[in-house]
Amino acid sequence: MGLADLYTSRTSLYFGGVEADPEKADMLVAGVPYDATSSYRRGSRFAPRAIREAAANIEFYSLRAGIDIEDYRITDLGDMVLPVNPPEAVKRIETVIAEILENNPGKLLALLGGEHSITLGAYRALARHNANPCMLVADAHFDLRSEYMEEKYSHASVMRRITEVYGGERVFYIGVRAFAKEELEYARSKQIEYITSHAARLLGVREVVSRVSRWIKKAGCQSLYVSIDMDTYDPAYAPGVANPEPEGLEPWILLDTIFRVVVESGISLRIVDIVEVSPPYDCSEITSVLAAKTLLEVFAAYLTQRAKSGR
Ligand SMILES: [Mn+2]
Repeated sequence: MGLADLYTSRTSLYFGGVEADPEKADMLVAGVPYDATSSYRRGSRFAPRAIREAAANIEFYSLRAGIDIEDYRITDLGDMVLPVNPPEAVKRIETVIAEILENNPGKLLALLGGEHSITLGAYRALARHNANPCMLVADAHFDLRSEYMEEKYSHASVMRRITEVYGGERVFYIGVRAFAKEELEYARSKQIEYITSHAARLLGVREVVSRVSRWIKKAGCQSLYVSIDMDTYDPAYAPGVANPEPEGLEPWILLDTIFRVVVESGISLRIVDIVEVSPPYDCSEITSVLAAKTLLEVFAAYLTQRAKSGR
């Protein structure tokens, strides 16, 4: 029994209803129910279950890919058991994910957050295995504050912790529109690339895809981590998030972009996380359903690229 077994508890509800043997799985799912640094609308600790429940009630056919994801195997590893203390939680997440990646080379791991701070542990785990993982972040916010409410491991500082160690050139944002001046100055000083939600609408999918693809080449990325903060979407599509922000992305802009970037670039997609869904503030499960759908389309991109490359 490894640490990953010790620090995860089996769930009574599996994403996609499938509990395949991890060795035979095409994709892995793990819940990270952590929201201790949430500053506004807490409750993302309840999101893994809400997203699984949504997934159990929507169709798995992807029009983008022309495949039925039900034909593939998803192993749901359950939820991580995490301490409250933020640096300890990040450390635990890193330890568990490092072991999952080690035991499942080449497979896509999907993380159901939780707040955005969980991404730091997951990114560190991937960086242990891969010399140059790049990170595509869909978010309304930069999360580049040096600290927030006296906490360096806050959801509002997660990308600061990542970029100050691993560099800004390996990060690309889509959908940003809400930040402090200090964050914008830091982003510029670190050569962090971004497309605001306003720019994405004007540019259209084709141009957004070509800019992201150019960045992947320029940054010399060997693998890709896609981090999706649900507040990147407009609150009309994703009302149940911790920090809603008007004028966000429409779902198809983001999903088309991810699909085309992953399939066309051929880059190895290792981790996708979906964070900041806050079920107590969701209405009619709109946000959980979109989170589940978003993950399915990322799976579709991964499977299409895998079939194309013969991996
Ligand atoms: Mn965020």
